[in-house]
Order: sequence, then C-alpha cells, then structure tokens
Amino acid sequence: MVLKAICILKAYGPQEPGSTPVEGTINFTQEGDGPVTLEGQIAGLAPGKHGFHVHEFGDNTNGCVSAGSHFNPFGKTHGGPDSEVRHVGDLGNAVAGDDGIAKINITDDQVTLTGPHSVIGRTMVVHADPDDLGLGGHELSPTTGNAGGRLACGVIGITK
Ligand SMILES: [Cu+2]
Ligand SMILES: [Zn+2]
Repeated sequence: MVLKAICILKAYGPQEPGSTPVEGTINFTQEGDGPVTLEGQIAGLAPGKHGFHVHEFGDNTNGCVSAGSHFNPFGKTHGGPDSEVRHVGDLGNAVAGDDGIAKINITDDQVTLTGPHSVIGRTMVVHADPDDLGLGGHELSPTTGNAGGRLACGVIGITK
C-alpha cells in the first residue's frame, strides 16, 4: 500500500515590505513500511542552507512557534539525517539557490506516515539559519542545530 501526505508551508506574522513570502509544498510518499520520500520546493528563501525539520505538534495557534520542538519520540539528541543519534524530525537543511528556491528531494528511513510515530498531523518547519546537525558547538546545537527563527511551516496532512 502506498501512503501519501502533503504539507503546504506558509509564513505567519508580519513580513518585510517588498519581500517574497516564504512558501512551499512538500509531497510525502511511503510504500508499506519502507522509507519516506519527500519531494517539492520552497520559495522565497535567502540563498544557502535552512534548517528543515518535522516538529512535534500540528498546532499553528501562534504560527510556527506552537509547533513545539523537533519531533523526538525516542528522547534522542539532535543530529542530522545521516546521524546515528538524531531526532526523528531531523531532516537537515533545505538548500536554496540564488533564485531563493530550495528543491526538496529527500528519502528518509526514520520519518514514517504509519504507526504510533507517524508524522501525519505534525508540522514541518523551515528555518532562517543553517542547521549545524548538532556539530556546531553552540549551546543550541544539541537541541535545535541552532537553526534560528521559523520562517514558514505547515501541518502534514493526508492526501490522495
Ligand atoms: Cu525546526
Ligand atoms: Zn532535531
């Protein structure tokens, strides 16, 4: 069985006048209990790396802030997508080109759309700064990768 989900990322709160709003679409696909594929793009970013994670809650009451921390059902330390020790939600960085567009093409074997640790109903967040994958030596490296503010986010929902 193929499971599918979609996330529409939007910016909340006041935007800088004249700036392009950060927005994006990510499509999730999973066959059986295999790895999840994320495909899509995010526009309106500054060129370079932007932390990209699944956060715990699908709650946008206070914009992206109420999404809580990185989704971490196993109580691990923050890492990168290829780290042995990582949060389930740690997908590393979205990398924007000079046009401000980050193309997303990720295959991940910890994110899942099924079972008790499904990411459906949780929030994807794209950040202002690079995720240091836990290696930056900043006090926030072991929890957030020191990825800075939350530029845009969206709840992961079931689609056909
Ligand atoms: Cu995040
Ligand atoms: Zn994390």
